[in-house]
This record gives sequence, C-alpha cells and structure tokens, in this order.
Amino acid sequence: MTDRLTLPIPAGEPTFLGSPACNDLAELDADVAVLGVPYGVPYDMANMQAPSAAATRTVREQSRRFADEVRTSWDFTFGGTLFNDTPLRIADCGNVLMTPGDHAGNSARTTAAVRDILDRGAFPLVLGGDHSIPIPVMRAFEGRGDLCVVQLDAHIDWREERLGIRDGLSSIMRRGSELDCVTAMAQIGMRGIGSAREAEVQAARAWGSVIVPAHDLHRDGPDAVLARIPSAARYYLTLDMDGMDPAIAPGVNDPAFGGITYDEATALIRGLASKGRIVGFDLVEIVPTADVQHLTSYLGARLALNVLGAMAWSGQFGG
Ligand SMILES: [Mn+2]
Repeated sequence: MTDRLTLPIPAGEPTFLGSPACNDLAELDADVAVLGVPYGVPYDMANMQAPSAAATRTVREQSRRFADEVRTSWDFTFGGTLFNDTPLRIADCGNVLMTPGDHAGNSARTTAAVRDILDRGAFPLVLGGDHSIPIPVMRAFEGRGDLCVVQLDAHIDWREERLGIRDGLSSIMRRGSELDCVTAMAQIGMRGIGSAREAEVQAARAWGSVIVPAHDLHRDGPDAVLARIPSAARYYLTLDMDGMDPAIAPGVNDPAFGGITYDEATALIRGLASKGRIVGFDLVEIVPTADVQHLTSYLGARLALNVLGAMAWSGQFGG
C-alpha cells in the first residue's frame, strides 16, 4: 500500500448500516462505498474542530436502526423492499485520514480516496463533515464525463471567497461550476436571510444554475421542480441538511424556516434517479451537539438509504 488515505472504523464503533468494513481501498469490492470526511476547510480557529465532524459517527450509529429490517420489510414509499430486493453490497471504508491544519493535504486525500472508489466501480456515499467537503469530492469526477450537480440546501454557496478562504463551505457551488466536468446544476430549497447576496445570485444564474427557492417547491411540487432540473446522463447529489426543514432536522449550524419536507426530498431523489444515473452523493452539515433525539442524523441516514433505494429501483446497480 502506498500512502494511507483512510482510517478504518475502530473495533466496536458503528459502521454504516452495520456493513462490513473495507480497510484498504485497493481491495474494495462493493456496489456502495461509504466514506467519512469529518473535516473540511475552516474559516477561523474557532471552527478548527468543526461541530459537524462528529456526524460521521452519529449518522453511522443512527443508520443501524434500519439495519435489521431494511432488506426485508415492505417500504410503502417504494412499494416493496427499499433496495427492491437488490443484493446491494455496501462497504464502509472508514474516514479519510485527516492531519490537523493540513487542509490542502486533507482535501487531496479526499479526492484521491473518491477516485479510488470510482476506479473500483463503487458508488461513493460520502458522510461529512461540513459543506466544504463536496469540493474535493467533485474534483474526483474530473475526466470521467459530464455531471449535473443537484444541491438540496437553504444556501446558494456561490461565494468567491470568505475571509480569504476559497474552498470553504460558502463556496462549493462556485468551485463546482469551475470544474470541467460540471456542465449543469440545480439548487433546490433556497431560502432564509443569509442564503445569498445579489451578486452571487446573478453569478449563479449567469453560469446557468437553476435556482429553486423552497417556496417554489412547496407551491409547485416535486414533479414540477424535477422538470426544471437540467436533463443529464449523470447527476451528483449534495444534501446539506439545513436544506431540510428545521422541524425535522434541528441539528444544523444554521436552521432556516420553511425547508424541504421528508416527502419532498424523497420524491426529488426518486425522480432524479429516474432522470439519469446518480454517480455520487454526500450528506453534510449535521451538528450532533445541536440535535434533538438524534433526529437529524437519523433523517440523514434515512435519506441516504433512499438515495440507494431510488438507484436500486431505477436499475442503477449491478448493470
Ligand atoms: Mn446550507
């Protein structure tokens, strides 16, 4: 093995859905590879220890509540078992190895780990961490075909920089727009004071981003929003949990009222899998210390499973 990219889940700690661990990406043999990325690029010393870093553990822990029955019980949302009886092989690859203060190195290791997962033919299911994490994840898709990035979020995340930091959580969609592989994007759930400034909205629209405020989704419904998402063969989905309504996802840094409901998110995920292939997914911005009864981690785990379920029902595994 060359330089180590990941740290395995320690013995006794939860893996996602109780899945087997993969401790060496070179030996990965699975349909789905779960990868934790606890840290992104902080804006200041106070955020060096990101409050979302603990979510890589809490989402795995809450996912185990589904583990016993997910493959056998009837799911009324899908009209069958969640994975449509697909013998989905999930491996938990642990967390990207993080070195304190080495943000560029951590970012590079994240990109390299996702590249390894893609090279091994597995679907990357990335657990954050804060919302800067999709930047190094999306970089791993360069040279592998065009992508439409779909973001569920309250915030537009089009800042050129903040406090001199270009790869922070406020800039992910702008950094994404600069990648050759990102040819389209849709941003759904936008709302709240502080979501964006006018110049950023103009920059996003000028680039071609389809911006869907949360109230459009509530008024028009998921099918109408799905019709506005650019047609593409390949989609990358990023889910910032503050996109969800704080009534069901209270454990976030920045709760914003009027958010996406569970049914809306699930319908969007299922519809996206019908429009094209979902090639990568990340779940970010859960803050366990702000959570109520682990609800946000539990919901995050469920929505991650719904992504896999939607893909399974659309025949995106094993083909
Ligand atoms: Mn956000």
